[in-house]
Amino acid sequence: MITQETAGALAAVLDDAQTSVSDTPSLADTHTLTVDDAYAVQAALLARRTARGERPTGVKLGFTSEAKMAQMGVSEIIVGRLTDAMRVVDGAEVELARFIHPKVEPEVAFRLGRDVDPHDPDADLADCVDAVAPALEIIDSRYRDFRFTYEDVVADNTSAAGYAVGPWLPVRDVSDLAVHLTHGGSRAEGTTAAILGAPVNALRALLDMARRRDVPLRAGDTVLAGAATAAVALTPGVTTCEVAGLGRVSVRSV
Ligand code: 0L1
Ligand code: MG
Repeated sequence: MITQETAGALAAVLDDAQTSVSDTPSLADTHTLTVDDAYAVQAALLARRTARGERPTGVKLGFTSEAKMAQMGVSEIIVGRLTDAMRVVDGAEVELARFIHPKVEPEVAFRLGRDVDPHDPDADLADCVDAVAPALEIIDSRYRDFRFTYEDVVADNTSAAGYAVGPWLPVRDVSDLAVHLTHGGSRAEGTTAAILGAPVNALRALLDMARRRDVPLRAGDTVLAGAATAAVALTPGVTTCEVAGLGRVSVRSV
């Protein structure tokens, strides 16, 4: 296990890359990190953000599609942390100059209606959800040329960079809903079934991760369940995610 000092130093490298909008080489070039080490770096990264006034607003899951797991050669999802500095109001402008090489993906968001103790053996995260919404996630790996290992991406807070959530709706079944991602003239189609078979499975997987990784789950938190299509490059223009029966959410990149 790396020391707290090393975790802090690696978090500083990633944080500086994000704040200066300049990429950085894979940590694996210089360090051999375990997955536990990588989550320690991620925790140190969140501590830097909160120390400068950012407020945690929830969590995101990544690698929730079989295609992406196969691409990375892994069988475990990853969990990252969201803060208010990443939040983009539905329909609002987002400045591309904030990012290194951003991509966007269509997702489903859940809102937690109460605090959850992940160590409660009877906890059922789906029972604690009080609303669902369509969402867009902006990912922006801090690594040069997107060259990263599984441990790298965990350390880099799972590439979390921004998110927008559409109007919250009362809880409903969101399994296998058609999803459309439109950006400029292009359109990608997917289904919420791409998210671990159904987004509710992402909640089960999150509870397990929260137990093992000490991720707090609090009332009001947003949970981004994972992508329904492959990510596309975020370039100037309007990007919209529409989920059948849930509505739409958009951002305008400038
Ligand atoms: O699926 C996710 O949100 C994780 C993205 C991390 C990998 C990437 O930057 O492509
Ligand atoms: Mg995502």
